[in-house]
This record gives sequence, structure tokens and C-alpha cells, in this order.
Amino acid sequence: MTFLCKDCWMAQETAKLLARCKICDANSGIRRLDPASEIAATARNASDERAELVCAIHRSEPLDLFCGMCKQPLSSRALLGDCSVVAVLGDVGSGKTSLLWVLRERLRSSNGLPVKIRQPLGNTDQQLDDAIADVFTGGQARATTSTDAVVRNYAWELVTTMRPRQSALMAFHDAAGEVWRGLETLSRDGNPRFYRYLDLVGAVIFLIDGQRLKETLDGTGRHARPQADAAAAQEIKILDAMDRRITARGGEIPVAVTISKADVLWDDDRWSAFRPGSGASRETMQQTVRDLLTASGRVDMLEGLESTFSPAAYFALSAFGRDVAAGERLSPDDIEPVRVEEPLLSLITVE
Ligand SMILES: Nc1nc2c(ncn2[C@@H]2O[C@H](COP(=O)(O)OP(=O)(O)OP(=O)(O)O)[C@@H](O)[C@H]2O)c(=O)[nH]1
Ligand SMILES: [Mg+2]
Ligand SMILES: [Zn+2]
Ligand SMILES: [Zn+2]
Repeated sequence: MTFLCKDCWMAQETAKLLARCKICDANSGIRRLDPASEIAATARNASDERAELVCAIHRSEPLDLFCGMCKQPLSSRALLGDCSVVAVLGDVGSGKTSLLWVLRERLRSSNGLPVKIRQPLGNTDQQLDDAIADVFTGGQARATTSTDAVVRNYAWELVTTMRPRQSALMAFHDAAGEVWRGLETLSRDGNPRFYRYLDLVGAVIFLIDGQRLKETLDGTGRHARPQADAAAAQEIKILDAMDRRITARGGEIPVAVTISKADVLWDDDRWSAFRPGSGASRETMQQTVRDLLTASGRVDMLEGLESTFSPAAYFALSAFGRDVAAGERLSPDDIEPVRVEEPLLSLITVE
């Protein structure tokens, strides 16, 4: 069994964990952490494929588990699978944090989707609420901080209705656009956690700012062209850096190429497929996203994406379902997310 610590992104075998038995603690009056290898036994539940770590003395007492590296509490369900760590990559302000927040809201209510959040791991929800607070109070988001020291790591245990007994882990490191931009030159010593995360990534949501695409297409704003070109250049840079890492690692990583803020585009008839309730088929959506990227001069990026990742699928979503004016006070009740779960669903159901 391999466990994942979402606080330091250390994947570790059972033997590396720390553990505590509540009964032993109560009997001795001492709270202590011991190496799991010294105090654990494995119990198997007949009705369940999962094994549970129990106290070697008190065989019916499940152990509390802790990360062997940073000593944070670890869920016994934080089991690492191939596609459980998903990266949301995107330039500064492309909408990564907003997407993750809205996605969590969608997945934790009973939603008619085949996937649901069973529980957050550790302080995930608190960290995400802190990260989104600025968007909901000030209108404009404060950029996600770009240092490794301020951790914004989220992980949830998901259950699928397709395979009810099995649960999956979904984990994100909400890195700032600044970090993705600077990936090529980011120091390994200064960002050990982030690099461990990168090595674990099994699937990628590549977010492309719909607002920026619209600016290119309009070509109206005085600075529209150069700004949009700069955005394209940043995205290519992020892609190149990922490409080198993935090539170095070997193997294939699936990507969901995703246009964010589709609400700013969908009034245009060319992109009407993005509207809520458009009824557009999967094929139409794919084609429309590719057409949009082509029309806004992102052909190089399309090629880059398809040579770096495999398979590639295309999506357009709107986290808020509406435009947000600068400085507007947005409330969670004012938003109507459109297709926010589609990229994730496509990635975690990839065989
Ligand atoms: N119109 C519209 N604006 C959005 C949507 N989602 C996010 N935004 C706006 O985009 C801005 C940036 O959003 P964030 O979620 O902070 O973007 P980010 O990618 O996390 O940014 P960094 O962490 O700084 O790289 C905010 O001002 C949001 O209000 C959307 O669905 N529609
Ligand atoms: Mg952010
Ligand atoms: Zn015990
Ligand atoms: Zn840890």
C-alpha cells in the first residue's frame, strides 16, 4: 500500500508511516508516535478489498496514521493510485483557484454525477476557502502566492457510483501561474514539495484563459494583440517545461485542454456550443475548442499539447457562469457553474 501525504507530497509505503493507538495511549497515559512497522498489524475486512492497519496488541483498534516525513495526520484512505494526482496548469489569472473551489462545491453535494467527494483530507477545505476568499469579497482575486512556503494543497477522497466499494484520491497543488511560468528555472532546493508533487502528477488539466482568447479575437482593446501574444508565449513556456519533465520520466500523461471563463465567449455565435444547455455533443465541443484555439492563433500550442500529452481531450467551462466585473462583490449564491466537472471526469475515467 502506498499512502500520499498531501502536506509534503511524500508518497510512502506503510513501513515508513508513524502511527498511534488510542488504547495504548490511554493505558500508558503518554501520547506518542511510533513507527507503524513496530506497532501495526494488518486486518482485512472480508467485505472490502481494502486492508486496515490496526494495533498489534489491540487487534480491533484502527491506528491513527501520520506522515513519516512531516508528521501531519494521514487518512487511512489516502491511498495513491496512478491518476490520483491531477495538476491544474495555467497562466496567471487563468482561473485555476476559482475552478477548484467550484469543483469542490459540485462534487460534495449529491449532484447526479458518477463521482462524489467522500471526505476532504486534512485541512483541505480550510485552505481552499482561504484561497478563494478574495474572489468572493473583493471581486478581483489576489494572485496565488508563488512561494512553496505558503501551502495550498488540496486532496479529497472520491467515491464513484460505478465502483461503490472503491475510492480514489484526488489531489491538487494550487500553484500560482507565476510558478508554472517559471517552471524551467524553479530551483529544486527551494521548492522540494512542489517537485515531489510534479513527480506524482498522473493527469493534467491545462487551463487556457478564455478572457485572453477573446481579447485576441476582438483585437479591439489598444493593447489586445501584444497582451494576447504574451499570454500565448507564457502558455508555450509552461508547456515546454512540462514536456521536458514528462519526457524525462517516460510514459504517457492524459490532458484535458480546457478553456476557462467560457461565459465571456459564448455570446458569439461561433462559440454558442459553450452556452449552458447548448446540448452540444462531445464531438462538437472538441471541434469548437480546437477551432477557437486555431482562430486565436494558438496552433503551436495545440501541436505542443498533443505531442506532450496523450490522449488529449478538449473542454470549455465557466466556473461562475457569468462575467465578473472588476471590484464586484461576488457571492457563492450568484454563481452558476457550467461544465466544471467535465475535464476531471474525463481524466479519472481514462483507462
Ligand atoms: N468571467 C469569468 N471570470 C472568472 C471565472 N473564473 C475566474 N474568473 C476571474 O478570473 C480571475 C482570476 O481567477 P483565479 O481563480 O484567481 O485565477 P488563478 O489561475 O488561480 O490565478 P493565479 O493563482 O494568480 O495564477 C478572478 O478575478 C476571477 O474573478 C469565470 O468563470 N468567468
Ligand atoms: Mg490561484
Ligand atoms: Zn494498542
Ligand atoms: Zn507529510
